[in-house]
Amino acid sequence: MVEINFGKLEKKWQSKWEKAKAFKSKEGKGKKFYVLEQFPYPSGSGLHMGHAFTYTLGDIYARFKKLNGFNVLHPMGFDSLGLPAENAAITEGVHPQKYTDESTSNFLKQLKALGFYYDWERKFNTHDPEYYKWDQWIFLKMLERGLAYRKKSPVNWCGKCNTVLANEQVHNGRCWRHEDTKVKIKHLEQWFLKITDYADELYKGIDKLDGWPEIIKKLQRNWIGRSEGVEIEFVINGKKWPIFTTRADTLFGVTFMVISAQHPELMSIVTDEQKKEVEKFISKSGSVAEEDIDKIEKEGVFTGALAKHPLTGEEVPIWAGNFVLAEYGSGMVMAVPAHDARDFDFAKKYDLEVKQVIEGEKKGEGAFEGYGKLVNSKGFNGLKSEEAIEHIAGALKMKKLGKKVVNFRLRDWLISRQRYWGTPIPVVYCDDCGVVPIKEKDLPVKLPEKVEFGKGNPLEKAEIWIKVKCPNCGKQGRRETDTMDTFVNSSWYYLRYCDPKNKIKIFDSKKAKYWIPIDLYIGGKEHATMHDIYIRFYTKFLRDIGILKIDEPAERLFVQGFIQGEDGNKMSKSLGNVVDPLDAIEKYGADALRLFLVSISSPNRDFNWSDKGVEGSLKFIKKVFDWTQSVKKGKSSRKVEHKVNYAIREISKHVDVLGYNFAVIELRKMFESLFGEPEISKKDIESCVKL
Ligand code: ANZ
Ligand code: ZN
Ligand code: ZN
Repeated sequence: MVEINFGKLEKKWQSKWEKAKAFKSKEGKGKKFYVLEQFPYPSGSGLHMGHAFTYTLGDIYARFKKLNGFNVLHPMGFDSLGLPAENAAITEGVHPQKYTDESTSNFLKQLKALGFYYDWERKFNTHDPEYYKWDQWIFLKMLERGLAYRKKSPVNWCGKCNTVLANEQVHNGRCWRHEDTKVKIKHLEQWFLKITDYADELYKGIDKLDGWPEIIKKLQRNWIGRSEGVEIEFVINGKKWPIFTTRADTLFGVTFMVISAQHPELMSIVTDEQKKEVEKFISKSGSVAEEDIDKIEKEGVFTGALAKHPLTGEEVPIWAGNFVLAEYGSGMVMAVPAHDARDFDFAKKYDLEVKQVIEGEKKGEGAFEGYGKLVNSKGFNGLKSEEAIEHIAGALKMKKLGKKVVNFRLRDWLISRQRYWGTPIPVVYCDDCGVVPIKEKDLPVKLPEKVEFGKGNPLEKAEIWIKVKCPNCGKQGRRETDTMDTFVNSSWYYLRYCDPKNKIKIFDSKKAKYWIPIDLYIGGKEHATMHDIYIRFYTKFLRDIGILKIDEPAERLFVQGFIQGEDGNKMSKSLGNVVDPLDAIEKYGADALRLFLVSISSPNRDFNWSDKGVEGSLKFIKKVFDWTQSVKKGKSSRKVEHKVNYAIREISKHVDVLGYNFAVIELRKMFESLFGEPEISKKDIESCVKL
C-alpha cells in the first residue's frame, strides 16, 4: 500500500471545485431539484459533529440528483442573529458584530474543509442589513393587514435570556435554550404575529404533507390543537359568559363552573363575602403550565357568584380553579364531574354534586368519559352522544345561547425580544400619531453600532438612535427598541436563496418560481412546533400578498437523528466525549469521515461516534484507492459489467430514500467482489469511484 495524504488530496480537489465554480446553480429549463438543510447558528465554538452529519446527508442527495441530470440548488448560509453573540459580548467584551463575523468565517472554512457541494455564491448572513431589511419589509406587510399587532398580555420571561419567549419556545415550563430555567410570567405590552389567522389552514394542510414524517405531523397537529365543539352562553349577573366544550351532550350534568384563577376578569364576578378568600387563593396558586394540568392537585375556591344554566335555568355555583387555562377557550369551563376526570377530582375534594347524564359503564370510582345514551337530560333522553351534541347545539342556537365553533390551542406568535442582536422592529412611536410604520423606502432600520452591553436591552439606552422623526407628521418620535425573535429570520430564508443578491425586491418571483418548493428539506426534530410551523405560516402569508404561488414550503422533510459521543451520551465538553469534525478530517480525511457518518445506521436514527468505525471507513477508502492504481485497465468482462450496473441500480434505490447505510453496504459489496477481478475498463472504474 502507498501511503497517501488524504488531507492534501482533498484540498487539491476542493480548490479546483472552487475555481471551476463546480456547484454554481442557475435557473434554467431542465428539471430542478432544491435540497436544503436547516442553516446553522454560527456559534463561537465552531462546527460540531451534528452539523457535519446533517450537511453530509444533504450533500449526498444534491450530488445524487446532479448525477441524475437534475438542475440542483443546494445553498447554505448563516442564521447569525441571536442571543449567544450578544451574551458573548457581555461576558467577553466583544461586539456581537465582530463575534459573529469571526464565527461565520470560521464556520465557512470548516464547511469548505468537508468538501460540501454548496453554491457558495448564494450564501448570506441574516445579520446583514441587506437580509434583515426584508424581515422588516414582511413585518410592514403584516402590519398593514392587521397581522402584526401589539397587545398587553401575560408573557413568558426567561431570566437567563433576559427577554420574553414565544409559547412554543417554552418546553415543560422551561426556556428552550435553558433547560434549568423556569419561565416566569410577566405582564408586558408586546408585538405578536397573528399566526392564528392561519390556524385552520395550517392544521388542514398537514394532511397534504405526504413527504413529511408522521411524528412531525402529529406534533404539529397537537400543537395547533384543532378542536370542534360548542360555545355555550351561561348568564352571570345578567351578562352572557361563553364557555367552550367538546361535550355539549353533557350539558345537563353541569353542577358547577370553574373560572381560571388567572382570568383577568375573575375579580369582577367575585362577591364581597368571598373576596378575601379568592384573593388569598390567587396569590398562592401560581400559573400552571398546560402540560402539567393533569398532574397537579386540583384546587379552587368558591367565588360566591352563580351562573344561569342556558337550558334548565338553574343557578350553578362558580368556582375559581387552578386547572383551567386563562388562555384557552374563554378561560372558564362548565364542570361535569360525572363525565370528566378533572371535574370529578375537584368535586370530590370540595364535596360538590355529581350528576350522571350519560349511560355507560365506568371502571370503579371516577368519571365515565365515554360516549353513550343520554339520561337525566330533559328533552334529549335516549339520544346518543353524537346526535345529542347536534340537537343540543341546535336548541342553544334557537335561544341565541350557543353556537358550534372550532377552537385552536395555537396562540399568536410573540416576536418581541428585549435584546440587541436581532432585527429592529420598524416602527416609530409618535405622541400625536401613535404607532407609525417606517416607510418602505427607509428600510432597513439598521442596528446602531455603538451601544452599551450590560443589564437590560442596549437599544433602550441608544438615545441618538432612538430619536427619529415621525414618518407621518415629522415631529420627534421614538423608535421601537424591541427586536424580532430570530425565528423570523429563518421563516423565509429558503426564498432568499433563490435570489440572494436582489437589492430591489425580496426576491424575483420568476426565479423563485423556478426553484420552489424545496424538494428535500433536512432538519432536526426539535423544530417540529417552532421553525417547521413558522416557515409554513410565512409561506402562506407571502402567497396571500401575491408574491408566491405555493401553499407549503417543502415537498419532503427529512428529520435526521442525533450523533452522540462514543459513550452513548450527548457530546458535551463536560463529559469529554466531543469529537471535533476538523480534528477528524485531519486524522482521517473528509471522505472517511463522511462515509462513516452515513454507514452506522439509518440517518433518521441516533447513533454513537466510534473511532473504530471511522478507521474502518478510512481503511476501505485506502483499499479502493490502491485497487484503482493496481488493477489492470482494459476491458470489463460481462460479469464485471453486470456487477457495476447492479450496484448502480441498488445504490440509487437506497440513496433515493436516504437509506444511505444500505447504500454503503452495497458499495462495499461491489468493491469486495471487484477486487478479485483480473481486468476492468476505465469507464467502469470511474463509475465505481463516483458511486
Ligand atoms: C364540559 C365537558 C364535559 C368537557 C365532559 C369534557 C368532558 P379540548 O379537546 O382540548 O378542546 N376546557 C375548555 N376550556 C378550558 C380551559 N380554558 N382550560 C381547561 N380546560 C378547558 O378540550 C375541550 C374541553 O376542555 C372542554 O369540554 C372543557 O371541558 C375543557 F364530560 O366541557 B369540557
Ligand atoms: Zn433562556
Ligand atoms: Zn406623528
